[in-house]
Amino acid sequence: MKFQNEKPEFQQRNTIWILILISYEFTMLGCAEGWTYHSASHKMQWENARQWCQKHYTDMVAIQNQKEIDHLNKVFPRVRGYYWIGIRKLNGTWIWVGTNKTLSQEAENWAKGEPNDRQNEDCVEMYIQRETDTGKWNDEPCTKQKTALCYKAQCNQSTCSGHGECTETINNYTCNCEKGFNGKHCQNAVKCDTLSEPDHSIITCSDQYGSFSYNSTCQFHCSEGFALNGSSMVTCNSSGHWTEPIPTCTAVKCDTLSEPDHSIITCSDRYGSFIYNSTCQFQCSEGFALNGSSMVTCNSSGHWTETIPTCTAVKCDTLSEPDHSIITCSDRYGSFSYNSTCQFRCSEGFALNGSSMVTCNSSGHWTETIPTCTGVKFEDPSKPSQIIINPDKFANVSFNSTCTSECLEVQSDLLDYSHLTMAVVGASILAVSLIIFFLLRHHLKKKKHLHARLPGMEPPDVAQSNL
Ligand SMILES: [Ca+2]
Repeated sequence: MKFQNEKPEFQQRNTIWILILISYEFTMLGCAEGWTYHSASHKMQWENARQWCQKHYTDMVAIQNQKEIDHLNKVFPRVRGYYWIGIRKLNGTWIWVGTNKTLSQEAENWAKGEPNDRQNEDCVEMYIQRETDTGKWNDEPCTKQKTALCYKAQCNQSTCSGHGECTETINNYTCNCEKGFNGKHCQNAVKCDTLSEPDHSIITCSDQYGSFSYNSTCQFHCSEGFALNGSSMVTCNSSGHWTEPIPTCTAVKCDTLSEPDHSIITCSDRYGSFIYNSTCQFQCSEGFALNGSSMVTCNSSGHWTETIPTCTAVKCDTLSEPDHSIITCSDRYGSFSYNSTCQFRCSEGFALNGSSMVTCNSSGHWTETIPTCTGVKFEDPSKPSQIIINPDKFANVSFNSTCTSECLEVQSDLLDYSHLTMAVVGASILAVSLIIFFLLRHHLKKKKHLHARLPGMEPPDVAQSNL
């Protein structure tokens, strides 16, 4: 039973030992990143040790400075026979095998009394964890069996993502990133602000290292009817800023419209006053007519689609002065136009037929029929005292007309009036004669009676007395 109990214990110890060995070789000194150091778990001649290092890591350790020596001396355990390092004598000169450079005097780190070169000691071991001269070097024959001490460089072409310079340090490395990149491995391109498409614009970007990142180039195009304000192309620079201010697209502008006289403009603006797609309608005031299109639209080139119309006063028929008349007009908006008022006056001897005043209305018509002037009286040249008024009959006879036979014929009709006049005159003369006769007779009678009463006076004449 005891034996059986001991077996698992033995197996456990063995397993732990194997684990230790594995960890010793690969992970004890290995760091996740950087210039790391590794040793083999078995001993080899120098040449084999180097090959082993080159196979599993980068190369045999090349001591660069005291800090590195201290690090190795601190980290690795003491092993029998110590460790091979990457220095070898070739043609009498100590050479760093990794770089093929000669070991400088300043870099020498020999233990006391070394290199003594007792038996073709052309290879170098490093004392690690030794009581004396720890960390120092000793020349040894290359055929001796020692532990390989290797290093692994972390820097390679992809370490800094191809955008930085890799610098090895103990257990670490540093990427010095190129402009426009950041991150431990220079894996991130510098970012610029994300661009969102401004209204009425289209952005087309060309990205070298990701959206809106270093060296991204974006071009802006405006929609139809919109114009670009600013640079049409921006690039993300290495500082994470766009090289130009982000442009904007604004609607193309047409000329500002002012209301023409006697008109009203009504505009429908989608993007603002008098800009692309604005539509304006023109309406004239009463009495005015539109000349041109009643509607104009601002096109994508910034021009109105039609010529801006005008409103002009409605016209009435032109008036010419009728015969024997004088027209006096008062025009507000132009000759014989809306609201023009004309007054008619007839020449001497003529009378107006119709309204003396007409006005041009908003429909372009005169408010009244245009009047006429006609002759209304004339005198018979042979009978100046006779005045004839009969417009109907003498429609064609006017002032200053010359009388013709027709006139005379007409006069014959007027004889009735002259005969009547003559009769009245005759009657008047007869009446006056009678009055005188009676007055004379009365006077004679009175004289006769006076003589009869006074003797000596002759009696009046018998003939006279018969009167
Ligand atoms: Ca020696």
